[in-house]
Amino acid sequence: MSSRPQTGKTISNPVIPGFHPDPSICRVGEDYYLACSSFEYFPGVPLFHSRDLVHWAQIGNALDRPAQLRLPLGAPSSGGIYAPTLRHHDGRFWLIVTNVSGDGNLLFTATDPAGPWSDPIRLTGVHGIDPDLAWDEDGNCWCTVAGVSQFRIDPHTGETFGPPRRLWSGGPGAKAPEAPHLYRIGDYWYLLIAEGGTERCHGVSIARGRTPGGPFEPCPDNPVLTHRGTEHPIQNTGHADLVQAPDGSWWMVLLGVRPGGGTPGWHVLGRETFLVPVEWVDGWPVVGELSTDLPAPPWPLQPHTAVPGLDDFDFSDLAPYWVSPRRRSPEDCTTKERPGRLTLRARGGSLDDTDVTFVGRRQQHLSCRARALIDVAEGSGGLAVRLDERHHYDIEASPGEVRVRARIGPSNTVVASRPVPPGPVVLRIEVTAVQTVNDARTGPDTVSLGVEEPDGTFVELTSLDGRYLSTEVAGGFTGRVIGMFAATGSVHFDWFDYEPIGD
Ligand code: 6LW
Repeated sequence: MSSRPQTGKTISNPVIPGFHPDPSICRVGEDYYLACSSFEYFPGVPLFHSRDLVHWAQIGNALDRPAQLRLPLGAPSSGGIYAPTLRHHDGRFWLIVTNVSGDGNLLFTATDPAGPWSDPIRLTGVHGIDPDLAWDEDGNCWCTVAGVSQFRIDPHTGETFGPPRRLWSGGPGAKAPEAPHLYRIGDYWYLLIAEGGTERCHGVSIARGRTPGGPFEPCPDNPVLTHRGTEHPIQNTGHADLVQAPDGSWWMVLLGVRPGGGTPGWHVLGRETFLVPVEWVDGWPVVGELSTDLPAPPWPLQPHTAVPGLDDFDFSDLAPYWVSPRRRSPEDCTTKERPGRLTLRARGGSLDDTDVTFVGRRQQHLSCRARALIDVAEGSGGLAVRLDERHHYDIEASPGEVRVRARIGPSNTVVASRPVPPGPVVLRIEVTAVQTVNDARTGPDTVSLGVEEPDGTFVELTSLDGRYLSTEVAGGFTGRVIGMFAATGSVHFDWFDYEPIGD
């Protein structure tokens, strides 16, 4: 494609690996900000900052107070917070999301995207997921939702004016027109949408019109991006947002998945955020080739200091990448009880329940290792790889014993156990992506669970097929989260270490 300067270097895509779907991006001067969906997890809506579109650092979570993220304890996994739109307008940041488990469409504002974000403004008259925000030259604020329809709103009060109007809804026969984003670019208003559903048929299409309400003329080359029906290693590509760099070039962020193993291919990290360049030809965007090894943008790259994989819980506030299903209370999860340690107190539920004391981080690499030093003198708990309540593998320690439990759909089985000496124990989980697909039934990876000897030797209790912790098996919209839990009493974690293996 075209005249874009090439540096000969490549960057690795996804730019934000792990369960970070539905990216929405905006730029203010030299700074880019990006928000993702978070579903049942608290805190919600992770926010990232970058100066080069390639390296992203998490600067917080927009919804980090219970009043902003009201999730009933029974809220299903893959419920909760869907599809943000992040914009900068009139000197502030605006974030709009849907809480499908209760409060509907909600708008938040902040002067600093790292927070604090306001309490929610409820948009009780706006029905539909994936809300977008755009302002026209007359100062009208338009909220466009999946379907696709559009409401005029007062973003300060949440008031809706008049009935919604129906807009262009994608190609004939394509299901799930969603993820609308509306932009004023040159003489046109562009309406970008996803269609085909968030699975293998996902794609991105666009139309343009002279007003924010259309009429819209579809791009003759729709879909402008899809990997449906291909062997491409990045699948399910869609749900995109556009941004212009200071040099005038255009870029798209989108979600995609990396399936592994044989047939049908299982993706285990959830939907991840990818970057791809965009050129404009005859007033339409032409999306460049999306790959895991993308030609680097022409500007100097600005790597952030890598996020340390080791957390020794020396700070009283948990780093922003730690998340918990539905809620986290200072009584059940604290670094203040024993400074330098994370104390988790069981709430009565197990990982099979919607109310459990679990603190985890997204699995962000196809192969990785997680380790933690746990003291179980006052209870029992351990490490788990969690997709949802019905799909998780755990290694649980209690005084004198460790056991591995596999929850797969309706079955919950202790698959291995072993005595251990009294005192703190290092638990370890290793995820190894399959490199060679021996036959069509080969799974995507293996998950090995065990303990570490004082000399660092890994004593594996068992190794399990990772396909059962994939979206193709479990369903839903999330990805794996690896973390610590309390099963009974109180447990204390001295440190937790996560490291990629290989990639
Ligand atoms: C989201 C919809 C989608 O609201 O999946 O991929 C839904 N796109 O736009 C959940 O993320």
